[in-house]
Amino acid sequence: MDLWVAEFQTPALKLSCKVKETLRSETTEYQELCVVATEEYGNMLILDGAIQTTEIDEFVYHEMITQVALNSHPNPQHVLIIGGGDGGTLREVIKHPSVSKATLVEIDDRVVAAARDFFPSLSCSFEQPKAEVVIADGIEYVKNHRNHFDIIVVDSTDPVGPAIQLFASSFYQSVYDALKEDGMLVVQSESPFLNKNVIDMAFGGIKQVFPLTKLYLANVPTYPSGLWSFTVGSKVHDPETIKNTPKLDWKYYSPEVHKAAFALPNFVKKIIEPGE
Ligand code: AG3
Repeated sequence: MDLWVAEFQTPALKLSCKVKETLRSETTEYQELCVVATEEYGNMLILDGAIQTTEIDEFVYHEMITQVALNSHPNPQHVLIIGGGDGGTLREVIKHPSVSKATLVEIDDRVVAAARDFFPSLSCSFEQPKAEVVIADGIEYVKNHRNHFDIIVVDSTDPVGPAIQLFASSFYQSVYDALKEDGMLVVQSESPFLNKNVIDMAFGGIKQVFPLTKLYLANVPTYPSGLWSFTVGSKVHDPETIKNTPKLDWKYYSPEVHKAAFALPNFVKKIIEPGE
C-alpha cells in the first residue's frame, strides 16, 4: 500500500510526499511531532502539520539563515539561536571560525530528541565544544539578557499558536536589547507568494525597532511555494556588505549567492515598500 504525507500549505494547496516509513508520531507538551522517511527528501520533520526540515534540502535554509549575518558582521563571537531544535542552524553557526559560543534555546525537548534519533547530520552540532543547548522559552531567555549577543537567529515555526509571539514588535525590542551595540537579528519570514501578511508582520515589526532592515530570498523546495524569505534587523552593519568570508564547504551559500539573495523581484519589493 502507498503511504503519503501531505502539508496543506494553504486550505487549497498541498505538497504530498511518498512515505517509506513513519519513524515517530507523538503529541508533545507543545505540538504534534512527526518524523517520516520519505522517498524524495529523506527523513522529514513535521510539526503541527508543517514541514520543518528534510535531510535533502535542509542545507539551503540552514546556510542561508546563518551565513548572511555571520559574514556581514565583522567579528561574530557569541550567537543565540531561538528555536531550531533540530540543530541545523546550530551546526552552521558553530562552523564559523570567529564564533566562540553558540547558544540554542528550544522550548520543546522532544524536537531535540527527534533530531538526535533521526537527523544525525543536524544533531551532530549538539555535542560540539562551542555549542550550548538550553531547553527554555526563548522569549523569557532573551528578556533576561542585555547587551550580550553579536547575532540572534530566530529559527521559528510558522506564526501560529505560541510562536506568534516571536513575530511581535515587543519581542523584537527584547532582541534589540539583548544584542550588543553592533548586533544583528535574522528571522525566517516565510513565503512572499503565500504569506505576505507574515512578511508584513516580521519586516514591519523589525523596522520599527532596528535602524537597518533588509529582506533576502532563497529557494527551499519543501516550504510553501518554494521561495522563502529571511529578514535581517541590524544596529550598524549592512547585511548586504560582506566583511569576512571563511573558506567553508557550503552547498548553497557563497559570496555571490549572498549578494544575489538581496536582489528582490518587483512583487517582493512591493510587499516591503508598499508606498513606493
Ligand atoms: N523553521 C521554519 C519552517 C517553516 C516552514 N513552514 C511550513 N512548512 N509551513 C524550520 C526549522 C528548521 N531548523
